[in-house]
Amino acid sequence: MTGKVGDLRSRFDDDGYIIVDSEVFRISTRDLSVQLADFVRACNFACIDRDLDQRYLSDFISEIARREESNAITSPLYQLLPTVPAVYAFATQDDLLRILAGIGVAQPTLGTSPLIRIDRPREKKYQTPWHQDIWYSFSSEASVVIWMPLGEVTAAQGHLVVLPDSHRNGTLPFKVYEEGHEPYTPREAPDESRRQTVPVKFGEIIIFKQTLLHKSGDNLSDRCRVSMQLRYNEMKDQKQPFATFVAKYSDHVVEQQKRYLATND
Ligand SMILES: O=C(O)CCC(=O)C(=O)O
Repeated sequence: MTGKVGDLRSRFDDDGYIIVDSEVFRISTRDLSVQLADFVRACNFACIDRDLDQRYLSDFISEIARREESNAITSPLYQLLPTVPAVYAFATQDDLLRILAGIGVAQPTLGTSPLIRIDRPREKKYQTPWHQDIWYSFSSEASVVIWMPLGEVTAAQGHLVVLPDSHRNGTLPFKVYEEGHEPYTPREAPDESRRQTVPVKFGEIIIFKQTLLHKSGDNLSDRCRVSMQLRYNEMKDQKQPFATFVAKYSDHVVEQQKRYLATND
């Protein structure tokens, strides 16, 4: 982390985001990236080649994606990775919670389950258009998103794109987004000439307000762009307790239950 906590807070309030070096945390994003790759390797999944010895998750996944067909391995990995305990150890470490407290998130809860995005080369379908995360939490405006690369993310892989000052006007009106996977987009199209790409180095995290408009960069490279998103709601001084997501059973479980009932009736 660079600068004092007070500086951090004023930069966060001014810009709507801050970039923090995780190398000073007990668990850095580099540590997490190694732990996740090691975890998957140690599972010995029959579908993953044994010769893949890449240290960092993004390199490991890029190689898996290069060898697979029809996303057969990266799709289930996308579902598996957020359930690995190391993710929760990262998300709940004191070094991180202290920073959250310093920027006004005093009583954080998880706003969604952690997500580990795997943006495959030149894949547009899952790109996120302009949005504010508060549309998906309807929570306190003090709520935040933490985005972090789990390997190098180069300009060709697509840096995160933000609209400066957009966090100053609260929750913006939104409408249904017809063109892609994500459900909503701003009613008024943001002025693209004001967009700013935010390079976040491997080892750093960006924390941004849920009112900051942002969107995905294009992955024009031949490698996967692997990143993790953590969302924290500020629960202090809310009128009543609430959550912004519920867990549901995965396709794997529903499929197995159907199979069980079909053969054990
Ligand atoms: O990583 C990306 O491309 C976009 C992530 C994003 O928009 C979000 O997590 O809210």
